[in-house]
Parts: sequence; structure tokens; C-alpha cells
Amino acid sequence: MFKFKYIALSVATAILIPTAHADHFELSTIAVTGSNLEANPYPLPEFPVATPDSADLAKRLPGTHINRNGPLTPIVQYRGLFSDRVNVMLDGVRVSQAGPNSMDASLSYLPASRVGEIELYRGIAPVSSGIETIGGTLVANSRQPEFGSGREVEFHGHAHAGYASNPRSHQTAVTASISNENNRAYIAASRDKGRDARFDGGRILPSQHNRDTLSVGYGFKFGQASEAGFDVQHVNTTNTGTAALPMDIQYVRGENYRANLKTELSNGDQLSFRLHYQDVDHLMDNFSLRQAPDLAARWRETFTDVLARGMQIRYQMQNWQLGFDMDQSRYNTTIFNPNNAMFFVQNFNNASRDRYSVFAEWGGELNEVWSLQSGVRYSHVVTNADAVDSNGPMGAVVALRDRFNEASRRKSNDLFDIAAVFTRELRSDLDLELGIARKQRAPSYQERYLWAPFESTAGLADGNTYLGNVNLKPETAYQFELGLNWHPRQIQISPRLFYHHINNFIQGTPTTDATAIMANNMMSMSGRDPLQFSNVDAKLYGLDTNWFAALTDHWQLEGTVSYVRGKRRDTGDNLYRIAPLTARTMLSYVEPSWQLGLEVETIAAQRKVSSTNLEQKTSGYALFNLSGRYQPIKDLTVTAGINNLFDRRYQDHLGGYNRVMGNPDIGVLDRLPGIGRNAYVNLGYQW
Ligand SMILES: [Cu+2]
Repeated sequence: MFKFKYIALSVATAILIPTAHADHFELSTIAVTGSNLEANPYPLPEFPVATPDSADLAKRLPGTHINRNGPLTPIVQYRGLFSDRVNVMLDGVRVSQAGPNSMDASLSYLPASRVGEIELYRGIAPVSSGIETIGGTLVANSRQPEFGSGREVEFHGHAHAGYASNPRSHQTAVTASISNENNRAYIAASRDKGRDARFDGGRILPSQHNRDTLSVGYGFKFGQASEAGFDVQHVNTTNTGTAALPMDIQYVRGENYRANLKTELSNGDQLSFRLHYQDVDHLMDNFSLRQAPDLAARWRETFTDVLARGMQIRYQMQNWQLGFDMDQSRYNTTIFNPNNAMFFVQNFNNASRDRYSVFAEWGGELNEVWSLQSGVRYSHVVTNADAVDSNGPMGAVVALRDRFNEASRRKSNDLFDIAAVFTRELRSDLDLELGIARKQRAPSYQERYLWAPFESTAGLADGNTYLGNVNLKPETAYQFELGLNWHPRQIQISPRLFYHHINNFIQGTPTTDATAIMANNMMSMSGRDPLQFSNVDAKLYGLDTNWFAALTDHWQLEGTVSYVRGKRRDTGDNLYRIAPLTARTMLSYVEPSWQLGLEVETIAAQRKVSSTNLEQKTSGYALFNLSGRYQPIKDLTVTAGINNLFDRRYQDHLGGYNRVMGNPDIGVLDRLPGIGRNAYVNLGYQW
């Protein structure tokens, strides 16, 4: 296992030494980080930034896909599980989303131009990686300056400027730091702006985007081996389309504050603390960026906000890690009609989700051949919501409101996670990995407290209205994993087979609630009855792999293959929005100061769709991407490329349906087309 690291590194360096100079290039690479294909977490291979969205980079990881509801609204899917099931840690913190439809999905807080690294815990995520990790853990960090090397003050920084043709967009980012061996202070800012995206046959309306970020931070070292830091990130996303959802983003605006302290004790043990606080406001509507509804009574604008805070404590000694985590989030969503001052609906009123959790993890060698990474975690999750009010639709809605207000809404759940991953070396060039785990997730606030049929579903974007269910039970997954790392000379391949057996899987099922159906008939134009969040039984299984082959000193081939199948065990229906079989294959030619790559993305048809969600099938397609990198001097990097070289028209199975009226190129509830040909160029300069 550990030997593999060095063998892999030597293969990588033999071929990729030229790129070692690019170490402040867009992303860490196999060669640059000195890690290998099977480092855990597995780092994202290098690829130029072609869009503002860091999720377009993240989806290059094996088993990882993106449910895309807008240019800045990417929901991470890992092995068929998505949304709250995937634990996305951003600069060490799980972000709470202001939007009840995840318009501000976690990765939207990190522009691609500011990505430091993106890493994935392949397969079973260790319990230390987060509180609810039923669908795995993805780690994304912004670019952070280092401490200086001596007492002298040093100035460092990185600037990125990029332009793309489709959508016509530009992105800029600057990180500037002043540091010495004991202090570091930095300021970082970014701006993303883009017009509507085009495809062969028209435009996606609206799909413009605008986002600014600004961060400042300070860190210092003290004593023998102690370090502390503080930073604040401001984000301001404005006028950004989400054609797959019933409204668009007017703004997502707010701050994330983080503080951390870590220290090494005299016995060599390590102790660390982290605090975070988040305050984000959000406004969305259905008339500013898209064609407004004909009826003035159907205009809507929705104000939402989230306040969240949390703490992490870690104690690390030799093979053990012990930890305590907690976070508390408060959510509000109120819907208005700008044409009718009397109208309002409290969609969520002070909905809360608080998590308190402890874990212990052990990692080490069991004997001569077997190693083990194992852990247990206990979490206590409390959700609650205040009584709601509305002054708009009457009758059945009033009945639902009163029923909700009279219900006992405070619910608590106790979650137990246990994970064990065994590894051993079978041969000098072959390692085996066996994993088994039990993971749980408590219901989200939307799944519990959506009291009337609305579409506030953390971005399901299936066109259905949903009714919450206060009495939902937590999901319990039993996970099995069988993996190989095969690494003969100049080849690496790491396939993973997995099986998830999930009891009490939460998804919408047809409701027989006559009051809800009546309310839905009054409010919704879809003509479909609402679905209600329910506990069902499900299973997911599949295979994913990454691979790399050094053909000669200059030519290399690499890629990923990801396959997942998701079914209900109680009815046999397919699970909703499951990624089709996807392969990425890239052939590169590498020289010391430049590199060229031709990539093909092959995506199979998805005919295993959910009939419960009235999901539409998609056909298969292939996209060709060209990319290049040139480093005229050590500190300057130029990257450029063309994605979707042949301007192929296609439908991304995870891209959702058009919810916008009046687009001459795409019918309402037709699948949204993928983006057409996009030529881009980036300049990166470090000092
Ligand atoms: Cu929203």
C-alpha cells in the first residue's frame, strides 16, 4: 500500500517532470503533489479552467457527477447519491445553503479561478471526514498562501485571467499575500461574469451568471509548534439563471467566517479547533431574468436566509484520532407576490437543524500484510420549525397550515456510523482494498417541514411539487467496497466495485392526502399530483475507476470510467437522476514547457429512469475536448482549449428540464440541452 506511493510517484515523475514547475498552476497534479492515483483523499488531476464553476473540475473525479440546475448551481452526485447525502467540505467547513432549492450549492461558494485543490475520499468516507457522510466526502479548498521561509517579509501572489466564448464570459482572480516565517496575511478576490450559454440550435434562457468574492485572512505561528488563523469570505452572486428551477437567482449574498487553532503537545499529540459562522441572504424570483407569468397573480419573489455556526475539535495521537463536531443552522423562506402586497407564504419559518457528534478513528497496520482504517461516530441531530402563516391561497392551504402548526415538529435522531477499510498488498504491483460500513443520514429540513406542496426540494428539479413529512426516519446505508490498485511499470488502474443497501431511503412517493392534492390543484399549474417525502428501500451498485498509462516519454493516456445503477427495493422503480455510464479518456503529449491533450467524454444513454418522478430518458453521446498548456517562463502559464469541439447537440441526463416559458429554442419541460462549443483561454501568473 505505502510502497505503491513511491512506485506511482516514480512513474509519474518520469513522465510528468516537466509539469513539476507548474506547481502553482490551476490544480495540483499527480506529479506536483507527489501523491499517486490512490492517495486518499484522491486529488483531482490537472485540467484547465474552462468555466467559472469549480464543479466542472470536480466532476472529473471517478464516480463523481454534477446535477446542474444553472451555471453556478452545481449539486455534487457521487455514485448516484447527491445533495445532502454528499458531504462537501469547503475550506474545512460544511456550508449551509441559503436557498431551499440549493441555488447556492456548496461548490458555488468557490469559483474555479480560486480553487487550490479538490479531493475525493473514494468509496467509504472515513468517519473523521464529516458528520453525515452516507454519500461520501468531497473536499474543496481555496488557494491559500503559505508562511514565509525566514524573518524577512515576502510578497507572493497569484493572478488568473480567463475568457471563454460560450457563454461569452470572463473570470479574474487575484490572491496577494504578505508573510514571513511567523505571520501571513492575504487578500483574495474574484469576479465571474457571463452571458447566456448557446447550443447548436439556440440559447439557454436565462443562463447568464455574475459572481464576486472577496476574502481576507491572517494566520500566525507561535510557541514551538502552534498555529492560528482567521479568515472571512464574502460572496455576492447576482442575476444568475437557473433554467431548471422555477425561479432565478437575484442575489446570494453573505459571509463565511472561519477561525482555527492547532497545536502540537509536548508528547507529540496534536490538538486542533475550528470555529465557523455563516450569514447568507438570498432573493430569487420568476420575472426578472425570465419571461414573467401571464397572470399577475402568479408572479413570485422569495426571500431566504441562513444563519449557521459550528465547531470542530480534533485530538490526534499515534494511530488514534478523536473528535467532536457540532453545527447549528437556521433557515427562513418567505414567498411574496410583487403585484399583491397582501400575499405571502412562509415556506419555512425558523427551520433549524442542529448536529452534535463525536467520533473515534484508528488507522494502522494489523499485521505483516493487512492495514486497517476504521472508525465509529455517534451523532445527535435535532430539527425543528416554527409555526407558519400565509395570506394568499385559501381553503386547503389553510387546512394544511393549521395541521402543520398543530403537529409536534421538534424531532431528534441518533445516528451511528461505523466504517472499516482493510488494505493489503497482494503482489509488489497489486493492492487489495475491502471496505464495509454502516452510515446514516437524518432527514433534511425540507424533507421534514415542507408543509404545503411546493418545489423547495434542495434542487431535485424534477418539476414535481413535494410535501414534507415530519415523521420521516433517518436513512441507513450498509456499504460494501472491493477495490484493486494495479500499478505495473508505467500503468496505474484502480477499479472499485461497490454496493449500497439503503433502508428508509428518503424520496417522493405519490400522496393520497386529499387536502394536499386539493391545495396543489389550486397552486400548481403542472397538472401533476404532489409527491410526499417517504421512507422507501433502495440499493445502488456499480463500478468506477481511474487509470493512467505512460505510453512513451512524451505520450500519456489517462481516464476515468464511472457506472452506477440505483433501484428501489420495495417497488423495483429506478432511482431518480442517476448518472449514465460515463467515460473520460485523454491522450496527452507532454514537453517541458508545453502540453497538448485530446479528450473524449463518452456518455451512454440513460433508459433506467424513475417512473415515480416522471423522469425522461436521454440518449448517449460523445464530446471531444482539446486543451493545451504553455509555460513561456516559470511563473507564467497560458492554458487554452476548445470544449465540445464539434458543437455536438446533446442532453445531459443530470441537466434538468427547461422551466422557462417563451424560449423559442426549448419547450417548457423539455430536457435542457448541454452547452455547445466553447473556446477558452487563461493566463496564470505567480510571484
Ligand atoms: Cu433560490
